[in-house]
Amino acid sequence: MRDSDKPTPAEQQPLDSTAASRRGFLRGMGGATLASLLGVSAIPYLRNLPDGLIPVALADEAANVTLAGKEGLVVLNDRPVNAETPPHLLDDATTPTARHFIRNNGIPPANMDADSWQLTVDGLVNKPLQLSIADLKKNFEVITRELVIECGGNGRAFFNPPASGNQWTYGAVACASWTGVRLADVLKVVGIKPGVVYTAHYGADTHLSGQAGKLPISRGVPIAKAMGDENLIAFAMNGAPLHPMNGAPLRLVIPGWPGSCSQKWLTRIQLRDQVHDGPKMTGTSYRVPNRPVAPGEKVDKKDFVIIERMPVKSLITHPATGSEVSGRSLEVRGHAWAGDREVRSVMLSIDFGASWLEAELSEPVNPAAWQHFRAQLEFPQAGYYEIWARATDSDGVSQPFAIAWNPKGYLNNSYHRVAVRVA
Ligand SMILES: Nc1nc2c(c(=O)[nH]1)N[C@H]1C(S)=C(S)[C@@H](COP(=O)(O)O)O[C@H]1N2
Ligand SMILES: [Mo]
Repeated sequence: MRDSDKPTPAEQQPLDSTAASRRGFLRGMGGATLASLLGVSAIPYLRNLPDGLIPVALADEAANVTLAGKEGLVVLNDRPVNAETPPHLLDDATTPTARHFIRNNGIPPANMDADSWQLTVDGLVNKPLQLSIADLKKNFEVITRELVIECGGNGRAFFNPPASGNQWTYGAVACASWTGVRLADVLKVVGIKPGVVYTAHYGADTHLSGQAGKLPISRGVPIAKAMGDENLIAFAMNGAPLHPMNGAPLRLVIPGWPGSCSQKWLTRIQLRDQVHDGPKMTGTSYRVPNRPVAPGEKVDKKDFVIIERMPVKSLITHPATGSEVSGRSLEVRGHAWAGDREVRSVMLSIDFGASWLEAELSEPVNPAAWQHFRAQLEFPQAGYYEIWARATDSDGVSQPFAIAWNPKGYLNNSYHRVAVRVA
């Protein structure tokens, strides 16, 4: 049996900045998906487009592929589409849709029609339901929350020895404003039968292989987490319909846990009496060893445990790394978040960690939103500095300096370091 988590050759294919390397961009991608990437409703002469030819609108020589409705994202892979946001473009308190990262495991569905969309909620429930988006709006309280989604593999690029998978640096994280209904409210209405331990989430995207019925990803969470007040079945993002690449027209948002729990293009939620075993739930996917391991250490598969809450972390969003500073004083800004916990403090250092200054830190606007920090830093003389940030959560746990290495490259919450040159 194939380890569902092993990247397929297609997934491993890196994207470099030349158009030629993007051959394969179209392979298997539906016309509707391509049209949505181009920001049009149709490509009238799609049938004439030679297989593998990159639409010139997507093939500029810049490192950033132009994705319709996205701006400034760095594309790591085009099949599936994976793109992250440079830290300095995450400076907004609430992440604009154009700057929300994209992590796809398969091919987005061709049909993302909100009016005909149906969500099935079934499994071990008293009354299975099929709900349209209109039903969700009509029958449940609609709420808006700012919620952090972070990919479990954010920061993987810094692992040594390297870990395979998307080489995310810092930007597979965002905190957008999501509108929808509480997952818990829907589960209460269908009625949770005794013995339920886990949810299973299904989306309408299809596997890269094109094999019918094969799912790219289907994950779930323990029922206790699912019943948390913070989880949404969301149909709006920053006050507008979801972006096609962020799961339009309906998705889960399970903040504070690996982004993979937040199923996009959501079609079904099933309740189960056992831990879910869908693609990317088993093997070593979204799992870490049950104990600290040395870099490069081989770990038996049976010693891996499912990642639950994400660890405390911070990101400096101003200044951009590599900035030139004129004058000796500089405002530093950023965000910090802590999975299901709150952030208690953020400390900053400009002397490679010898001394630390406490930043001003905002309260979260709602649970599971990121918190903002700012400080005015004074530099004693001209030269090269690094600004380091270290957040501590409400349980007193801080970000580590060194990466807690693990074989699949998850949960890197080591300090964010930003370089500045003071003139
Ligand atoms: N249906 C579906 N849902 C999905 C995925 C996917 O590939 N298919 N990727 C997951 C992963 S791994 C992450 S990190 C988040 C990313 O959400 P975003 O693309 O909106 O940033 O979506 C999750 N939900
Ligand atoms: Mo992810």
